Amino acid sequence: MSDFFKGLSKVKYEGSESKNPLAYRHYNKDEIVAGKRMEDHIRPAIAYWHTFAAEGGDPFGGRTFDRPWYDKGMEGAKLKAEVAFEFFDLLDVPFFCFHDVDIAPEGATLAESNKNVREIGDIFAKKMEQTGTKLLWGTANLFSNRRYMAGAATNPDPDVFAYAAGQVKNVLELTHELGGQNYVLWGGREGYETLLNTKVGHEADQMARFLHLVIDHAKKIGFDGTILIEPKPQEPSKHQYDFDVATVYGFLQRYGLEKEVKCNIEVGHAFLAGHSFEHELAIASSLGMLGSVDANRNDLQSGWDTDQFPNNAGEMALAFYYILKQGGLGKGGFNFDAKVRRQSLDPADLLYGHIGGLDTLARGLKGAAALIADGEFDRLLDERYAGWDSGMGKDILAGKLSLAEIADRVHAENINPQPRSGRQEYLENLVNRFV
Ligand code: XLS
Ligand code: NI
Ligand code: NI
Repeated sequence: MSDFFKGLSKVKYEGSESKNPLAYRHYNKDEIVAGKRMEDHIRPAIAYWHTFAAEGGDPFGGRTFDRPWYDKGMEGAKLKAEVAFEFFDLLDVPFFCFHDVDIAPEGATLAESNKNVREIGDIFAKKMEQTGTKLLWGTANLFSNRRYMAGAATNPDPDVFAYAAGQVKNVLELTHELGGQNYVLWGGREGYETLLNTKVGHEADQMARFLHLVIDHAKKIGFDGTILIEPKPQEPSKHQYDFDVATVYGFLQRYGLEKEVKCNIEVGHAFLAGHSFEHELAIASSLGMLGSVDANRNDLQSGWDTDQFPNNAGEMALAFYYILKQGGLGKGGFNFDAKVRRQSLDPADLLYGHIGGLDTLARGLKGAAALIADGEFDRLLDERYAGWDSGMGKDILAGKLSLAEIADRVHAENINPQPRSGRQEYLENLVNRFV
């Protein structure tokens, strides 16, 4: 036991009337919602980077936090692992996620870095066995080190591509050995700062080759988790190739990979792409690409990826609507890709952030389940499209009518469509009844 969380005890569900700031008011993991335990719907995960590796820095100032594991090499990494598992237990959250560089310091060579990662991986394996905590996903950080400044897979230098491959091989294998349920690729530097030095077509081919290699290796080692791409439109680069779900789908289809990969959709990234979170989920679900979620929110005024904890239950209800409609996230879950603000210095602040986030998700889940159970919302949607279920509508969709035949029908049957209300405000009020 470390003494990092000294004086804090396990967070429990106390119900919506509770005034205890260190209790869940809505997240009640065993409560059955729409036929399943709440925890099994949400599958929440703690992000190692924001919770244990982040230092409270921003573009104008460095470290504000003071953690006993900073600047202490492998000894620090071991203490960090100790504290991390204490935190998972305190919050009673079943999953975590990590990048290689979050868990262990980088060495002078790839071999040394990978060895450090493996050493902490061994500690994880033991702790996971003891505590029952599971790995939602692992990923390699291919964006912080200066060697990746011009991209990893899309770097003009094939040596950088190769180095990245060596890093991913190590983390993918570790993820597999730890029973990880997904492997994530977020291409922070897979994009460009300026087109003046960039061959976009060439870089697309490189990125596809990299992805092919990762998928092949995953199959070779028997990894049966999902490979996830996490879209984001820009930041850190001016333009990121995995701009949004639709762009990712087009890319995958072009290279014949659309059946091999799903998306990990992050709330803040959807906003940066000029979409809503709900939009990205709706598109992904319609394409069979909705794999997992990075839960957070952006400060809507600052216009960058502020990674704050989710606090909008209405937004989450619309998200859960699509998730419940597709029968859940499968191997995916909700990773809190969120960090406490730089003035939130105390260990307890880490708890407040996650408690609020989980309560928001729980309210969203319950709202969506109630909306679906009520049935009116889905009935109205079906009714709006009912014309396509029979007669001419059905024949058109089945490809049975040519353009000329359709035109002939309009004349022969004197078809003269009458507009109907889309009832947006009615629907907004209906949804709000359940959140
Ligand atoms: C950054 C991304 C990153 C990924 C994992 O904006 O959200 O944290 O989730 O590399
Ligand atoms: Ni993310
Ligand atoms: Ni992000």
